[in-house]
Amino acid sequence: MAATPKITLHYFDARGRAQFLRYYLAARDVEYTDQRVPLSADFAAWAAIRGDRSKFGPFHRLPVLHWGDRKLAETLVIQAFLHRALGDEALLSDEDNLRHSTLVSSLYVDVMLPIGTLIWADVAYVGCDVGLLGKRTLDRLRGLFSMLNTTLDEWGWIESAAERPVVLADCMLWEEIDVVQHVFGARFPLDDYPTLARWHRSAPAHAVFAAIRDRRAAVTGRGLAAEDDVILRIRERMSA
Ligand SMILES: N[C@@H](CCC(=O)N[C@@H](CS)C(=O)NCC(=O)O)C(=O)O
Repeated sequence: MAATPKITLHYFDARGRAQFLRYYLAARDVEYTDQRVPLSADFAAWAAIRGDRSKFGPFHRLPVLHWGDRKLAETLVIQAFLHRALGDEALLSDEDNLRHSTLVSSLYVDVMLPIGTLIWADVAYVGCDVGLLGKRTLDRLRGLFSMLNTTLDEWGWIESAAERPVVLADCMLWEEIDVVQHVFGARFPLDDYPTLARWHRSAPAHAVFAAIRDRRAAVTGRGLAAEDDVILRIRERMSA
């Protein structure tokens, strides 16, 4: 493993944009501090520290990664930095680096963000029909996961993963499959996507991912109780 300086990952006590980074650092045995801002309905803990530019600049949003004296913001920038700094970019071929970026981009933009939007929809878009949004989001995810399943087969992703260290796209793939299942339950039958199901059951770092996931935290900053309630309401409205 590459020598690393002192590393601190700042994020909320939620899975959100940081969970795949936690999986990665743990699976790769990288020592770091998982600094979690406690959640509450008024975000008081965050409000008290948000203005600290030395810690949370330039945009005062999380995640932020402190890497020795360097401070990195923006999820995609942090992941690209880690991919390079921990030697993965040099290890993968040009083609596999492109595949890696493609997977991260799609999982971030087409899965993580729409799920976050759905969970926050009743607050962010007051009056929004969350049942309809839930159905539409699920339809789009089903289409995407079907293409993803085919693409991973074409790339031989599972086979090549067995031959190399865990990379960030592996972690994000596992997390997004898990979150979609968590939100949609039986409406999202994972076995319809055999390669994704196999990945979720037996990815090389599966045990690490599952152990971190099992320290139960909300997917978003809404907090566990409120989010559980919202997910229940979305599912009920989808059935109405
Ligand atoms: N473009 C940023 C967005 C980061 C972001 O919006 N983070 C949210 C949490 S998921 C946040 O810090 N919200 C608190 C705030 O805006 O004060 C990224 O991709 O990392």
